[in-house]
Amino acid sequence: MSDTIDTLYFKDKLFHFMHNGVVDKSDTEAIRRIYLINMFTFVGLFFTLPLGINAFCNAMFPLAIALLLISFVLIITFILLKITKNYKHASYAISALFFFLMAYLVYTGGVDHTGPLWIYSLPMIIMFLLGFKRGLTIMFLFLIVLTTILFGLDSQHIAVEYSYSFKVRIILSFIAIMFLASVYEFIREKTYHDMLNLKKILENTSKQDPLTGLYNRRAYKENIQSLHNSQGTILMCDIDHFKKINDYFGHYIGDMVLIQVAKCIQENIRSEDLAIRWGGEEFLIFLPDSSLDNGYIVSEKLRKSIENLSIRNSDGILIKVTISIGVSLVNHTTPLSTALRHADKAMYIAKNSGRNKTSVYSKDIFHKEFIS
Ligand code: GH3
Ligand code: MG
Ligand code: MG
Repeated sequence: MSDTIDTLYFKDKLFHFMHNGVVDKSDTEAIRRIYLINMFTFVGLFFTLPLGINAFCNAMFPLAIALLLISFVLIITFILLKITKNYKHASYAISALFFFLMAYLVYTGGVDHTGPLWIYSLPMIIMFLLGFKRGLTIMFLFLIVLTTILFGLDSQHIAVEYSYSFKVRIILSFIAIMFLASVYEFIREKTYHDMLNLKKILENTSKQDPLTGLYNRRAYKENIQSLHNSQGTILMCDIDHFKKINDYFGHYIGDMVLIQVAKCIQENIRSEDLAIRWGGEEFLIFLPDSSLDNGYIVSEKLRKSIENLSIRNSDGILIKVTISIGVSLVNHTTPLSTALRHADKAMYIAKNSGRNKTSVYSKDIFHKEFIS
């Protein structure tokens, strides 16, 4: 069924109203609380403002003042949330409002002494708005206030007289609801944090190459924005005659070689550098804030470390591993895509000139390559 223009307009307005104060659209926990704050504001205003005006017109001034004060606090909370985007302050304001409203209902008795019935909504509201720890603290505070109103005030100071058994049952049933709401919120928060951790683990593993533990190409794509704005050096590394290693020693040993080479790369770079498994036996290293000269030094250090690796198969036979590296520069005149092509070309030169070499990209190499 298609929506009419009127319902679409209403949905749009409601969406904007409920999203008042949302900053981070991925923070579902904050959004959940903001929705609740806005919903309470809307529902609260819907009741308190007309009832307050009505009470005022009927000269019921204490009630009118209480209701209009609540409306005023709700409006101010809504406006402050819109301006400051601080939903925590708004949560406190709404919680305080409910806290005092419930205490007021118990104190006055409400209509036909039924006021205390409303207090059972408080634990859920407070837990939703403030979370487990703060919610529980506020609940205990309310329990003290409730006990004081019911048992601490003598008949001259309380507006209504409840029977002794009614008062005891109010307190016991309130404790039961408070306990249930706390358990519910505790489990909910724990599940939420478990899910967040799981999400983080999944995000990290989706960016990781499972064999070597280095970043994969997906991570490169996601980090590409920060790389674009950076200056630095690129090292395109390719293991020499890797196919022969596979063919001679088997695929399993080939995998072991890849793991050892990746480990060696990590040992030779800084924490701010980025190492990516680019393809089968190709690795891309990005060195931020590095000159070509520095890139060359790092590249040679890495090349020699790999040359000196002593990887043996189960028969103790030494597997000779070498890599060829092409080095190029990324800066504001050479974007990453161009620098990648340059590093590839330089690596190609390193391969053609005998392998186990570092070749630094320069325009001369580029021209030579085209001439030859
Ligand atoms: P060059 O010196 O010119 O780079 O020669 P190469 O043999 O290293 O290059 P080539 O592209 O001919 O072979 C790459 C081989 O890498 C082929 C492929 O089977 C192997 N390879 C790719 N990914 C993996 C992997 O994950 N594990 C193993 N064991 N081998 C892989
Ligand atoms: Mg290759
Ligand atoms: Mg190779």
